[in-house]
Amino acid sequence: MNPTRLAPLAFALALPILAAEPATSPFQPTVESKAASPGSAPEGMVWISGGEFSMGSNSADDSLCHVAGVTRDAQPIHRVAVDGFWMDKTVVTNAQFAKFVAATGYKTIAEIAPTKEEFPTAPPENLFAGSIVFSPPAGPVDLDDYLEWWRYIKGADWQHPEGPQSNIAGRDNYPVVQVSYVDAAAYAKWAGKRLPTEAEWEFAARGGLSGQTYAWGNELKPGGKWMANIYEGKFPMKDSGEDGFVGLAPVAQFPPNGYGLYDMAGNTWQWTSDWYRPDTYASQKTAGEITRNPHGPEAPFDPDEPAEKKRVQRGGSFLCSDQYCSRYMVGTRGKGEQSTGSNHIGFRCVMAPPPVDGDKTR
Ligand SMILES: [Ca+2]
Repeated sequence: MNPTRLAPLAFALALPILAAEPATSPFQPTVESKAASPGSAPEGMVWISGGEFSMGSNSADDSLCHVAGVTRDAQPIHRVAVDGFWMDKTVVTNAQFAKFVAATGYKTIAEIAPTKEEFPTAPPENLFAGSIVFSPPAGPVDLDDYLEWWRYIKGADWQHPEGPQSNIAGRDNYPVVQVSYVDAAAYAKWAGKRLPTEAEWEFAARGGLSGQTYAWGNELKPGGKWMANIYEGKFPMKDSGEDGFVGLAPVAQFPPNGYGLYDMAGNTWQWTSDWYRPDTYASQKTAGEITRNPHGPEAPFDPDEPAEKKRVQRGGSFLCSDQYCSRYMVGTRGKGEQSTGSNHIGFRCVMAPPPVDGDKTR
């Protein structure tokens, strides 16, 4: 096991108790831009017109590390405006990533053994190529210790997402996983796209709604129907698969949101281009009435792991449940060290139209 690569998996622990809910909702209606798509959408993408929206979460029933009511890093709710962009309807699939690798010979970080220079304190026997795989324990474990269900597996990579004995045969339409932020950004650049900012991601995920708990509304299962691939049963030992899937699902198995985007909750976490800081929203709130096209802080800082360079992840995954990490709630945030992948992290891309003259904000 490589502890250096396992360390970024930590979620925030021992967060303070939330302040009381404000009497009135801090959410204001989403005001969509009337800007039409500047052209036909690229294949597999949908036009997101952009506009103004209220960003963040104050969900009282959110949980993180089985601590109820923790959305501190997604507060305060603040007003943000984003310009229009195209977004992939689904996360990037194995078939799409395979085309990138075939065209470029790209090697993901998980396929390259880390060096002593990169990790001077790691034992030499731990410096092997691999990645992090969800490994459910046989019995109940302490939910404060994520090492109980994550293992650094030699030979785990995007073509062997659960380890060297696994493969992606027959999984062309599954999300590519075991990709770090660095790998995702490399794919995006090759595809002539980029990763979304966190604000673009959330505007798109809300699908025109405002202040709703989920990308589709306020009910987890409207009409008794599952809307995302998350985790049921007893985390982390037994995934009962009530939503139809134990573990990862192919893309687009649930209804799209209001903008025609699939899987903006659950299945895989999605990388965004923003550095992570827990106080990003507080900074934006004080910077002005409306924050336009935010790109996140200038540098990452997670007080729980200050040495790690973390990017914001959004959407939650097939491992998220109300017992441990309900980050499939649309306004909530995740984080991950940028060179680290796992078998529940993927990504989707966006493409912005060419900037108009004088616009240097994009
Ligand atoms: Ca599931």
